[in-house]
Amino acid sequence: MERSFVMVKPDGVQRGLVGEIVSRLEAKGLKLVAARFEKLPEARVTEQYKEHLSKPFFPGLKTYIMGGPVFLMVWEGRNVVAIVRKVIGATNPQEAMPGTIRGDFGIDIGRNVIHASDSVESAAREIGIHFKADEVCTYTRIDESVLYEY
Ligand code: IDP
Ligand code: MG
Repeated sequence: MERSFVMVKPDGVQRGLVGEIVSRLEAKGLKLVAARFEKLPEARVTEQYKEHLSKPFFPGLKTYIMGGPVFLMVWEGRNVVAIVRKVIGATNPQEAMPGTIRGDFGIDIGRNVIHASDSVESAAREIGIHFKADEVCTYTRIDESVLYEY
């Protein structure tokens, strides 16, 4: 089953959106398989966002992500990576559709509440940055037999 790495960013934590975000992903039918609440060290922030190292917004992004605790999660489900990207919405909250997390809860691109992996490959990489293999749980959710058609 596919997995995605999802993180409520410091602004989402400060604004009390952790529960709302977990609720939306749970209600969609996705399965929470790992979670941790912590302040990220610089090395893991740099590793997480290494594709953006040379971008002009990188220093501000690093300060933002290290500015407070974040809620790290791994979610599992059929096609979960693409589904979560749709649920969170466009990177810029002003362009994100209403009904998406960024569309409903954010305004500035540099304060967009949530991160989610953009491909199956980056999901595997990002999960590996933040979680050990034995921190990701394997279990069956009781509704799986009705959630999926096959
Ligand atoms: P994504 O989070 O939707 O995958 P990316 O392009 O990978 O978007 O950018 C990573 C993060 O960097 C964004 O979520 C946002 O926090 C920040 N970011 C991206 N572009 C800008 C910008 O132009 N100004 C400020 N922050 C930005
Ligand atoms: Mg990205």
